[in-house]
Order: sequence, then C-alpha cells, then structure tokens
Amino acid sequence: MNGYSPLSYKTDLKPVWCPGCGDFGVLNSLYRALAELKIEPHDTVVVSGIGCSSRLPGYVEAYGFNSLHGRALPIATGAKLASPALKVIAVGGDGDGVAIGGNHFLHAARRNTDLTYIMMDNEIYGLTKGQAAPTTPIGDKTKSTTYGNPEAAVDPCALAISFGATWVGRGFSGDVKGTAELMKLAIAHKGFAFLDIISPCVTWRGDDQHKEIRAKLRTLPAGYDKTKRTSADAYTNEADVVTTGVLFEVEHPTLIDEILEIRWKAQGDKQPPTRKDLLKAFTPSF
Ligand SMILES: Cc1ncc(C[n+]2csc(CCOP(=O)(O)OP(=O)(O)O)c2C)c(N)n1
Ligand code: SF4
Ligand SMILES: [Mg+2]
Repeated sequence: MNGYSPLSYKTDLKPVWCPGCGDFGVLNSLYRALAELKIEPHDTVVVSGIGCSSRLPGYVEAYGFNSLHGRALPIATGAKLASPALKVIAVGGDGDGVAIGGNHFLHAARRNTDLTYIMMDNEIYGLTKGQAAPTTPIGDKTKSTTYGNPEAAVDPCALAISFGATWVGRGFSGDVKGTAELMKLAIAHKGFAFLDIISPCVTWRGDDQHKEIRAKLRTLPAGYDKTKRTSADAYTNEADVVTTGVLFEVEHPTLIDEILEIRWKAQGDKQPPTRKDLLKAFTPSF
C-alpha cells in the first residue's frame, strides 16, 4: 500500500448499492478510520453475513469473508481465537445481527470477544426487498406489513449493553467524519465494541430518510457518564430522537484473557501469561 490514505483501502470492486444508500457513508467512514489508525490490511479481516450491507468486505483492502446470513460473529470469533494479533471487524445489517444472528450477537457481547462489530442499521431487510426487521418501528408500513408493523422494535444498543458489551456507540452514516471517529474508538477498544450506524435504505424506507434522520439527531449532554448502564439506558429505545456518540464504555477482561487465566491456573504456572504466551498459545503452527 502506498501510504495510509482513505483511498488506499479501496479495492477495484465498485459498490453495487443503490444511489443514495447510507452504506456508502459507512464505507467511507471505515476507509477514513483505517487510514487514521494506520491499520495494515494484512493485519485485518473484515467479516460479514448476508445482506446489502454485508457486501462491504469486498470493498475494503484487507482480508475479507462474506459468510452466511447471521453468522458474521461466530466466524469473526473463530478468526480472533485462531489469530489473536488480527484486527477483526465484523459488519452487517440489522436483520443479519438482530434477527437470524441475534443469538450470536448476545453471546459475542457476553463473552467480551475482542472485536469490533459494525451494524448498518436501516430498520429493514434491504437485500430481500423491504420486509420488516426486528428494528422496524411499530406501525410502519413495509412490504411484509402492508397495514403497519404490529411488533415493537428492538434497539440493538440496548441489547448489546444488557448482554455485556464493553463499548457501545451509535452513529449516522450521513456524518462520515463523526462516524469515522466513533469507528476509531471502537477499533481501539479492547473487548467487544458494538457500533450501531443508522444507515438509510432509500429504496425500501423512503428516499426522504436522510432528511428525516438528520432532523432527529442529538448528541450526548456535557458531563455524560458513559461508564454507567443507567446513563446509557436513557439514550436507548428513544422515541423520535437518535442520539449519537459513545453510550457506554467499561474495561473488562476479554474472552482470550479469561481463557489464558484458566489455562495458567490449570497448569499451576507461577507467572501470569504474557502477550508472547498468548500468541504462542493461540497461533496454530502450520
Ligand atoms: C439462512 C438464510 N435465511 C434467509 C436469507 C435471506 N436473506 C438474505 S439477506 C436477508 C436480510 C437482509 O437484511 P439485513 O441483514 O438488515 O441487511 P440489509 O440488506 O438491510 O443491509 C435475508 C432474510 C438467507 N440468505 N439465508
Ligand atoms: S436496497 Fe436499500 S440497503 Fe440495499 S443497497 Fe438499496 S438502498 Fe441500500
Ligand atoms: Mg437491514
């Protein structure tokens, strides 16, 4: 790669998203975040499930895996355990992560697996042509809820926090710079970092989505205490408002830390494991 500029993380594949899709903004934020953190493509893997948003790994200069619907997180977890020095970034849609992959989402959060999970949340199943997702607001008319959605929506940030994610943020795809800053913090966090990015689907949610969401945007108040779940609760499941920023952040041992600790105790070693032990213990020798 020739230096660390956002453009150098671009591949030759041209995104096939609809013109105006919010996912373009997410991709541009990711290029920017990777460049500003000077992340090496050969040290990075971007794993996705299936959906419009899950096409993203193909557009990023790094290792990539476009897997099965809902299965980005188990594959990302496997990659991290097999090669702990890798930067692992899981990406995908709200349907991918909260519907079919909901169970994986909860357990990746609970295990505090050291990876970044970016959800491109358009409140709909985009790829399959506009069916309601668990994130679709109650009452909304979609292709599968012609008379209005009868189900209450889930806030993915609330789910992540309640299941033990140690970093949780919310961004908006229309704010490329602000979202890149959030991505940088998420990627730098040690543990399970979940970033919910509101990313409009202009085809199935209406082409005025960017304008509508922009009007709802708020930021966290000065002095906000992001280490308390009770603080974060006030900014989840919001009605008619979208608050962006780092909602929650705490430090906690990761899955690999816990496994090493158990291994250390089981072996009766006097010294606690070092990073070198970690690489030796987890990196397979082929
Ligand atoms: C096992 C399985 N079930 C269902 C599907 C069909 N399917 C593909 S993408 C998708 C939902 C996509 O929605 P989302 O994850 O929100 O991504 P978006 O397209 O909105 O970015 C579904 C139901 C599939 N590919 N595999
Ligand atoms: S259908 Fe929606 S989510 Fe999919 S590419 Fe088009 S605008 Fe984006
Ligand atoms: Mg979606």
